[in-house]
Order: sequence, then structure tokens, then C-alpha cells
Amino acid sequence: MLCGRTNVNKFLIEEQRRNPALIGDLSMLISDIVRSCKAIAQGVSRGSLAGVLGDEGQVNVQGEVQKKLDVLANQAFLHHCEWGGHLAAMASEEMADIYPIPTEHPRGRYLLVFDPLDGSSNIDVNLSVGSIFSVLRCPERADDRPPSSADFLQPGSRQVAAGYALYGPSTMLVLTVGNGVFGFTLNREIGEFLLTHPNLRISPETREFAINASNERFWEPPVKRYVSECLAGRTGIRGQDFNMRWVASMVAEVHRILMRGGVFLYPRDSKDPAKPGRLRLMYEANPMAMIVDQAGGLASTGDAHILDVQPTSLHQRIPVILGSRHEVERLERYHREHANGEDQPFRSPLFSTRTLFRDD
Ligand code: AFP
Repeated sequence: MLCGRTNVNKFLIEEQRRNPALIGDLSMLISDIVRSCKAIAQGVSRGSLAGVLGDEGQVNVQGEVQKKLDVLANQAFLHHCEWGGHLAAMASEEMADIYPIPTEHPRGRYLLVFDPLDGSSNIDVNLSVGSIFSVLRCPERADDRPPSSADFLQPGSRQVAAGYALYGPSTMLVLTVGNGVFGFTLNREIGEFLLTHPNLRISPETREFAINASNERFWEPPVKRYVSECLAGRTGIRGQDFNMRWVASMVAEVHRILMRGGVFLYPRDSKDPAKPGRLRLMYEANPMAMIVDQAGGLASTGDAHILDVQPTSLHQRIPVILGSRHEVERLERYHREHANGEDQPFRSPLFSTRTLFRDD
């Protein structure tokens, strides 16, 4: 089919006609982001042939060893998005501080936050990785000072667009501009993302959950309770069997949930008291929460909706529980019951003897 499907540019122009807030800068900025993702897809797909696998030899602000592709993907975003005149500044997982738009380019009205290559531990073993992005309005300022990191610290509910690219068996772009969630597949022959998944919705019910079970001993009690009940399957209070998945790439997990439902948990844990969770609020949790919310799902810390959390720092970490609405609501209820001491049966030592891996 040569001309049947809507490409991402046509989609954005049609969205502009419906939503005046999109006119001009925002859709052009999204086109620049799309170009960054195409460039990254090219590098990821060539892998060893392009000599881009392996460690870069540097440690990022998170204390994690950077992969070569982490650095290249970060450069792709900066290169494609800095000159268009739509942005005032960018920030990413791979940069300790914000990146104000260089003075040779015009300064725009938006801020871009991104994780250039999420799940990068999967790169060297040729499994799915992705890029995640979030667009915020740059607060107006009376003088001409460049933006500061404080300008980025806006709750997720203020995002104007969010999305991800998934570099999997096919490359997909999933996007929301606040009017539903739309999925596009990269047609490599014509170099275009074509609309293949209009108006994605997450089913409210599911029998599938995703969690890194090796952290079980560090989980908070409401999460232990939930997972234990899922594992008990039809013999327990849930009365049905559950399936479990873990890809170690949030983009791939969220994408699976958009396609067939499910719940994803990277909860608060006691592994490292300095870190209240593994995932980063600004460029992982918030954009994914907007997508999930726009698709009819729910994203929570367990105690609060992620989109309502007021950020306190650029690289802040946060507990994340997201996906099928009824399961996330159940997890929120378990958190409330725990806080109120209403989960007594689950506090008994007998309850906590149920583990994922027993050697009896
Ligand atoms: P990176 O962005 O550093 O590659 O981390 C990926 C990630 O933040 C997220 O995509 C996964 O859900 C999670 O880490 C995997 O963590 P585990 O190492 O605990 O499996």
C-alpha cells in the first residue's frame, strides 16, 4: 500500500486542526523528536556492524556505566532538537545538568526531557530497548535569563506531550498530545512512521504482572501481599491464575501493557535507603504515566497518582505501579490498608513465609 496510511506528520497536522494548542511549535518539535528516534533506530538496528555496542567507559549522573549507544542516542536528541527554535532547554538521564539551547539558535517555548536509551542493559544481548520523552512548557519569565533546572520541576499533569520509541522486532513510536494514544510503525523503505495503532486503550482487567522478583525481600508489604495473591492463582483469594513477565526495559513492558493489558511494578524498596525507587520521575515515570492515563489505565506510586507528584529534583527516583486500572486501584487499596493497619492477616509471620523461590 503506497498512500493508504497516515504518517506522523499528517497525524500532527490533523491534530493541530482539532487542538489549537498544537499549532506551530509543538508539532514541529515532535517532528524533530521523531527524527532523533529514527536516527537512534538506525544505530540500534546495525548493532555490532556499526561498532556501537559495549561500554563507553564513563559513568552517568545515576552512577551507571554508560553504553556507547546511551551516549550516541543522547547526542542524536541534542543534534536534532537544538536548532529548530522550539525549545528553551533539554534534560536527560545522561546529562548531570540541563542543556540550555546554545545562543546561536533561537530559544523556544518548550522544555524537552528524555531518556535517550531506556533498558540499555539489553543492548549488548540484542533485546528490545527504547527512548522515552516528555514535553513541558517553559515557564514565562520577565527577563531574558536562560532556563534553569527549577523550570523543569513541574508535575506530570503539566506535560503537553509524551511518548516513546520502541526498537524491537519493528520500530514503533507511541505518542500522546493529550488526546488519546497513537502508535506508529516505522516503514524503513520510505523512512516514515505510519499510523498502525489508532486510539490505544488499556484493558482495565488483566491476569499478567511484571516485576523484578529478585528484589522480593526488599519490597514493601502491600506489594508482597499483591504478588503473593497473584502467585497463589486459582487456589488463593484472586481465584484465577496469573502470568508473570520481566523484560528489564520499561519501554517494552509499557508497550506490552498497551497491547494486551497488564500491570508493571517497580515499587519502593529497601534495597538502598537513599533511593525510594529505581525509576526516574521526570523522564521515565511521568511520560509513561501520561501515556497510560491517556489510554485509560492508571499510574501510581502506591500512595499517590504519579502525574500529581511535585518533582523536587531533575534526576529524582520514584516508585512506579502502572497499567490496567483495576489492578493498580487494588494496589493503591493495599497501600492504604497497610498505612491504616487494616491488613493484619498479611502482617502475620505465616504470610511472609510465602516467597517466590522456596527451597523446601
Ligand atoms: P536504564 O535506563 O539504565 O537502561 O534502566 C532501565 C530501567 O530503568 C527500566 O527500563 C527497567 O524497568 C529497569 O531499569 C530494569 O531494572 P532491573 O535491573 O532491576 O531489571
